[in-house]
Amino acid sequence: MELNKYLDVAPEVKKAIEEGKPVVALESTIISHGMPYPKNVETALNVEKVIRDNGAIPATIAIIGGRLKAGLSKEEIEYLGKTGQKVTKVSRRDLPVIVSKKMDGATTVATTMIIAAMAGIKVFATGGIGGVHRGAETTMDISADLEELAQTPVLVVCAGAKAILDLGLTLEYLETKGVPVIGYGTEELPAFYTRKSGFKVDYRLDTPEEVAAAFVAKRELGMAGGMLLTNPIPEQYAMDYDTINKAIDQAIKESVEQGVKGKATTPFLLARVVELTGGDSLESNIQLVYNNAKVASQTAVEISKMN
Ligand code: PSU
Ligand code: MN
Repeated sequence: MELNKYLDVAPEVKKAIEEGKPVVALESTIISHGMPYPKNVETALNVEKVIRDNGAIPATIAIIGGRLKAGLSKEEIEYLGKTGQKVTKVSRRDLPVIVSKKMDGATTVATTMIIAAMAGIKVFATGGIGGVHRGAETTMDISADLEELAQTPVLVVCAGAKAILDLGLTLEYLETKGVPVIGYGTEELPAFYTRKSGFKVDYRLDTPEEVAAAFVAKRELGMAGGMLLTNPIPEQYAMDYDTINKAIDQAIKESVEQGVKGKATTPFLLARVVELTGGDSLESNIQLVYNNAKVASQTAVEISKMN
């Protein structure tokens, strides 16, 4: 396997990929910018365990000293979590300078997909993806995550998208770009903290075998790009629809008042929602990530059987 000169794949991950064993990628912006310390580190380490318990090898992805890392040590995860928002959040456009300057960076969904694909990893578990922001018709704030799903062949398992985004426009964008949006055991797009959103997914699939078959079919059709599996938060951890949406509306109002723009927008809203809901939303966030890691691992196991 000829690897990119900037890429370091951890030995355990490299061995699994070479042997066609299931591997699940994890992002690091969720650690540095998505959750507060020390819960972020605790969650990042637990999620790796969930993946192992479900028969796959975890590969947490980040950039350390300009090296693209597929598979982090416990110390590297601890460092990213402790440094928090002081670590550079690296999306597609940030990658060349961060690498050439030998900097550290936390990878978004987009960049994690890029590095996973370079390493030969097909499945990636996260919490929520970036998307089309509310008001994008004037701000043009659309996450690079959507373009990445259009062009990079990775299955992303998430709990839908947070209602900090315009979910309807996000679905329209994904449709235009030809990205299949699959509901795992549901016809309705989950909205991260809640199982309901009022929007429909493209297809409902009910088992890891079905999801694996759709993903493999896409590849065998010679079609570029990834696929989005939206997995609803387990009922017992779901939040009250009105409570969470009130907090989100308040956070958006403050972001507009304070003139928060560009790459700072999503981290600002994530942190404010946690503060406004007094930590309840953080617990939901953690539990849905574990649930996504489980489904991603089960699907990776099925894909590895089909190769
Ligand atoms: N949404 C969440 N949690 C997160 C993110 C989004 O619920 O941690 C992070 C992910 O890393 C995602 C990124 O890829 O924010 C999107 O940022 P932006 O909107 O700037 O593209
Ligand atoms: Mn943006």
